[in-house]
Amino acid sequence: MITSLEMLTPDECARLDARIKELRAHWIPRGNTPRDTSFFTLGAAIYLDDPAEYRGVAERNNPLLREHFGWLYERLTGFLSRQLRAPAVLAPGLGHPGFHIWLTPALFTTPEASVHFDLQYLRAFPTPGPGMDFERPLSFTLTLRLPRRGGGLNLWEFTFERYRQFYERMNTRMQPKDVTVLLPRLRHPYTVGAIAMHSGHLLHQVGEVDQVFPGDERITLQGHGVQVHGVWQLYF
Ligand SMILES: O=C(O)CCC(=O)C(=O)O
Repeated sequence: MITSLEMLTPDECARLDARIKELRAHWIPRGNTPRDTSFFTLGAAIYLDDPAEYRGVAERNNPLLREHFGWLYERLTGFLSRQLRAPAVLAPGLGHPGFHIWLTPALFTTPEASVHFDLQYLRAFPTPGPGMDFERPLSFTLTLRLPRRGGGLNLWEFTFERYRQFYERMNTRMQPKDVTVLLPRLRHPYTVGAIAMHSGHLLHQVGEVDQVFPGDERITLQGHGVQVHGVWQLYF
């Protein structure tokens, strides 16, 4: 299940968009293909950074994020605490929730983005201890800017738990993408200012747009959470 709730006003999103643009020198390019050179993060991202370097990247970028987006983190932690009925904090030592930035050339016009489950908690918390709840993780995407033709998340009614069972049963090499031929692709549309929340254990993919216009961009705040002793630890 995926839940979307309004969190920011369009004005606040525009302010954030402008600030993100002012910080362009700090955007981290992700990947090497022409498409990827227009795809960035602002902040460390555990699924993209080399695991040996992630904590260093986080340490260098977190102060900048806190300086410019402190009010956003306060809103976010307060909002998630209320919605999830448990305290939510920025996870110590991990990258703060950060920004995904797709400039025009990087926008997907076909459903070819990675089809995946969000399992990055396995990297974030490599030595699971007592009180860590990996069964009910959290992924969230707060939309700040969308292409003219909109945007959203593609998803399939197929959970990681089911994938694991299927994988064991089939006993063959398989990728999450392979199961997409069995099920209809669903679409969860995003709206600017709304935060979409799900477990990350539902098969999903960054959604494409059918047409891209000059100047189109897709900018989101992306983060994940794990409950540790009843407190949501948020990171990217
Ligand atoms: O940007 C989105 O719509 C979702 C991003 C995503 O799937 C992820 O970061 O795991």
